[in-house]
Amino acid sequence: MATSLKNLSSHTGKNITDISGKKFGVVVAEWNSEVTESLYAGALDTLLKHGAKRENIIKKLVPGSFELSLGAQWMAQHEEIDAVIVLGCVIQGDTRHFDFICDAVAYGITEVSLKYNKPAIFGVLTTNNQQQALDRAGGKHGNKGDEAAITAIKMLGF
Ligand code: DLZ
Repeated sequence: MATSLKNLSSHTGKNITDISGKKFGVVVAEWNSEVTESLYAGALDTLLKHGAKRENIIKKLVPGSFELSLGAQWMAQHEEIDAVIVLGCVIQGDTRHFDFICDAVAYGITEVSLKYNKPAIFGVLTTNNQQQALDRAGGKHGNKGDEAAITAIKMLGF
């Protein structure tokens, strides 16, 4: 089921309607860029739709998903950044590369979030093939970039 702001108050105990003063750092992996740029488009659209100002959404590219953790740290260490979103797409191959990258980024993003006491949202698709990824990046299963943005907004209202 797609995430929405409808249940915000039941998750957080308060309604967040004004994110116009909040600053978002969005880190996007260049690997599988057709997918990750669609995730970014979804996240951007959702943040703007909910009232974020365009100038308060800062996008940075990193080469691959493995680099998302450091990119997130570089964003989070800036005091004015309220929430970080990382967007990536890791596609299963014939080797164990997939597992190492997925584990590393999940761990890294958690660390950044706890170290800087800020939401760091995991918007990384981990799929068996490119079609599964495209289906979740504006295709038949929605856009996980939207969901990552909604999650960031929800966490800011906690
Ligand atoms: C090397 C690699 C491979 C095989 N697959 C992906 C992938 O599916 N998605 C992704 O975001 N990045 C991939 N990478 C690149 C790594 O994330 C990383 O950039 C390199 O290992 C250099 O640290």
